[in-house]
Amino acid sequence: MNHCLELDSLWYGFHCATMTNGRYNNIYDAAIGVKDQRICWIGKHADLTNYVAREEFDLQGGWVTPGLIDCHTHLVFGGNRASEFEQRLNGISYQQIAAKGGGIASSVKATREESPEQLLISAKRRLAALMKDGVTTLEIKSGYGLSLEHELKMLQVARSLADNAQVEIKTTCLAAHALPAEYAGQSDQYIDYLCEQVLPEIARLKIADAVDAFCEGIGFSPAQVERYFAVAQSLGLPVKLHAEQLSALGGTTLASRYQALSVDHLEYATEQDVIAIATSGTVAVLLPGAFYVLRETQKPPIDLLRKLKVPMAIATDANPGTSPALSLRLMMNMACTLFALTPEEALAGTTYHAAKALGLQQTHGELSVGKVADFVCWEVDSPGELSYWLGGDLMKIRVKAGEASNV
Ligand code: DI6
Ligand code: FE
Repeated sequence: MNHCLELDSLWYGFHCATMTNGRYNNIYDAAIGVKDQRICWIGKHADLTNYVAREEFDLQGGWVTPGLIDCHTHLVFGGNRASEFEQRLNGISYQQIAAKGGGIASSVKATREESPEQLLISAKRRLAALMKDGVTTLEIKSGYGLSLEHELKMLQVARSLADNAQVEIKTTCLAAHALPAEYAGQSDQYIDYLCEQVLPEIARLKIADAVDAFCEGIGFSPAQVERYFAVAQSLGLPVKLHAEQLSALGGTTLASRYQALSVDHLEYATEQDVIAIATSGTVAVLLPGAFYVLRETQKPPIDLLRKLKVPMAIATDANPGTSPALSLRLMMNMACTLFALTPEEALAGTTYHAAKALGLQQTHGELSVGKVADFVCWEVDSPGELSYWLGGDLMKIRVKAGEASNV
């Protein structure tokens, strides 16, 4: 006699794109059994015979996918930069605005001025929008504080957003995002400060899950990033990098030497950069929202990334300057339309590969036995529809760690 399966809940009445190994791997007329917040059975409903379940849910149609993972956001910030959006449309470039003290610096000023409670209110609203569109896990970066006090404030707000919210949050310290005004002309001294004071304290408080930097002409040089990465690594913190967004500086290749979890943007990445990340197992995070807002014309080297089997994730880069994006599904559409990803690659980019970009590949990003029971049932006729619609309200039900939540 077969062992009787004991389930906390059983979900059925849908088709399922499991996204195992980053492919659709569809199961028609599927069922998912959940025990202790994990998937303990998945397959064709008709094949599940010997079980008891405390609760059963008939979803009555639609497609189930893994919960979406937004692996690159700057969701916590003060104010917004709609006025700079207008300036850019009047012909002033992002770099020119940054050079005049606008850009990231203006968000730093606003973020420093706001209390944790104020920051929490606006970030909660943005988080709710992401969750309504199927996000069950996301990453949030600091980087608008640029001092120990204000970076900690941002990271604490980011962590507290997960409280009772049926969402999981990974935090990243992006203290090397821009040079704060008080260090003008002294970028090496600012990196010293980050290495000697900020990173050790962040590590001691265990308030960040990873460390990130902006390697760019308007950010930090590869040599500066390398000093900062070396300290992060010595403190046991994994690294990620904003690299090759506006110019080719070799940040991607540098990041690969530190086994970065991900390198993000990559519009100007060279062949050498792509070869480097193909060997280090680093995920390429594509951010079509920033590409679109900046009206960039240089595309990331998609064909080469594909050819060398570099995992490609897609994220919102939700931030007040270059990507005020609050729908991860819209980013999937843009990755298809602007970068020519297939809808299957786009869905893998917000599930399977996005999990890897956060170091969560053992537990998240696909629907298989042992993974956390994070999934979404969508009102669609095929999983490709998730990348097809621009906006819309497609989510029927969202399940986080086995618990349903209609956000
Ligand atoms: N790259 C980006 O796209 C954002 N940060 C970064 O390093 C932009 C952040 C901002 O403009 O506020
Ligand atoms: Fe970013």
